[in-house]
Amino acid sequence: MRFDVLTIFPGIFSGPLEESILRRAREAGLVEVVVHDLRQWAGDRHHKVDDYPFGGGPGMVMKPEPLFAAVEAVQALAAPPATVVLLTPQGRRLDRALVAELAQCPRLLLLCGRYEGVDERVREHLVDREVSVGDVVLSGGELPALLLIDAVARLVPGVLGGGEGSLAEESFEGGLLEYPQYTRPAEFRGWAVPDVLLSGHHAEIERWRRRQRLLRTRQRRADLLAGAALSAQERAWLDSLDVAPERPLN
Ligand code: 9D3
Repeated sequence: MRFDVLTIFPGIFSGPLEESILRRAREAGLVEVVVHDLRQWAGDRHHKVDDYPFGGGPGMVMKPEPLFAAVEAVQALAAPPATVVLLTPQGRRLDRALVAELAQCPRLLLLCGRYEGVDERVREHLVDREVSVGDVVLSGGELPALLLIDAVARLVPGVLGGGEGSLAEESFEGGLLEYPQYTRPAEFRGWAVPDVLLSGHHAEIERWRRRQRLLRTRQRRADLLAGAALSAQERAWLDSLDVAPERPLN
């Protein structure tokens, strides 16, 4: 899968792309990420990519000409044509379903907004999809683009190795939060690991973990239970519990 990124801050991408899973995916040729400096396509001597908003108001707006020139040039660098994604606070909120859709595209061209936004003609005539990463105000689309690349790359076959991809996604696909995990030592500062995990009774351990997932999901993310794969028995068990559903998270 190929990602092209258009940004006025290409340096933001170098660290994250050169570590860990993304680095290995790129070295293995499973994922290609090409970051382009949008200013290359700014026509004037000062490489200006923004301008004042017509009608007045605060802040600056990204000019259409560099974005159109850049997208047209980058589209011509490879085939097939990329799906053009604008990272913007006004976009569809990224979630697992959207990541899965985007992972079906052989190429994505990510436009990172800066300033107050982009000229509306970019959205209307250049962009295929608009994506947000949630209701927080960030300084631009660069960190959202990295987040999207990381999440989508994990779904590219081979990136997680050994069927791990499908497995890891499956376990979240169950729609439940994970069970609590422990490692050595069995006692740390007086806090003991639950006995069942040291018992060697695998069936009991599996039962304990399943219950922990159910309890934890109800306590922290009751909204997920609606879409979770639960047996009638499990639903009845959860309903029978006298546990405060959903407490505020720290
Ligand atoms: C809230 C009014 N605005 C700024 C004072 C609008 C605004 C414009 C541009 C807010 C943030 C930004 C820069 N952010 C992004 O480009 C962005 C973003 C985000 O801020 N939050 C979540 N997802 C995304 S994707 C791109």
